[in-house]
Amino acid sequence: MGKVLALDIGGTKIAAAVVTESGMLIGRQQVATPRGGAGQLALALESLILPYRHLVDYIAVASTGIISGGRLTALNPANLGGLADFPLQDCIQSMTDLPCVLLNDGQAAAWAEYQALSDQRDVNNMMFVTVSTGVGGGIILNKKLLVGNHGLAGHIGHTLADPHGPLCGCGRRGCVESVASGTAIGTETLGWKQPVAAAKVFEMAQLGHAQAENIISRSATAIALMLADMKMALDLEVVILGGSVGLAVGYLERVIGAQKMLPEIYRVPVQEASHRQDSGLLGAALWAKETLRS
Ligand code: ADP
Ligand code: BMX
Ligand code: ZN
Repeated sequence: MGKVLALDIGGTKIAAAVVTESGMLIGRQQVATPRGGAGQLALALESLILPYRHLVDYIAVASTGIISGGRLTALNPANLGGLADFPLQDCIQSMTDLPCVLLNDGQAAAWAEYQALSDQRDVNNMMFVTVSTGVGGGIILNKKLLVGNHGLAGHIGHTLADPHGPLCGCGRRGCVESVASGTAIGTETLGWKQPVAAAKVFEMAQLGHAQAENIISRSATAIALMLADMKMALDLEVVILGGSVGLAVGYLERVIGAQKMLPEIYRVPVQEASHRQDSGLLGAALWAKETLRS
């Protein structure tokens, strides 16, 4: 199948790398996700695609948003600076006529992490969760990735954490994303004298700042409760955690700590993504390879 240019479009950053046939990443780059609408997003994609389009055989994209019919439709447009709808496939095909395969970012990361896991042991049902700009996910059921007829499968950030919680950008109150995401963690500090972003909240919590610790614990508890619900629905055997918040020092331990408050049957083993920040890139590449082969 040859070389693939993989892109991972998140609410905060867009990563790109050439993925070789053996799964090695070459020339990884990253730019901030623009928040100025469709034109700016197209320019950012162009800056990552044009230098590589003659060096690869196809393009694979993992992207935040509902990915269906070649379009990106935001469930939470606030995560993309208000951008609600974007013709992702057409935009890329205006730069190159290479074959191009699109997938949601959580679904893509789930696929890569499932391959890594099933190299070691037999797993049927697994879920990947990214705690990042939003909260996303991907579900493997009976060894198959669930995409859904409308691309919606795995959008676990928009299950309910707290009916009286903050309004979510999707229009509903109290989604897991509105309580647990990196954005939500930053938003919680808006009442502080000096509001800070999620990374700083983690630093402060490590230094014993009680309010910072509460914010992070609340996020980790919302994730643990959502995992319990998903285990009951799907008989999950393992959960993989990713995203900059999910991979932040001490976050996994806090999720496991919150699980310990629940009866045993509601607990599912959780571990960090083995591909760290690259699960989305690798998963998109693997998915595209299979899609184009069949
Ligand atoms: P994306 O959503 O584009 O995939 P990330 O996985 O990096 O990107 O998630 C971005 C979110 O993670 C932002 O809300 C940001 O504030 C937060 N974040 C970034 N770095 C850290 C860190 N070191 N610790 C905790 N949170 C972080
Ligand atoms: C949101 C939603 C999901 C996405 C998840 C994680 C949008 C734009 N995105 O729930 O499709 O998978 O965020 O995305 O509605 P990330 O940007 O945090 O990586
Ligand atoms: Zn929501």
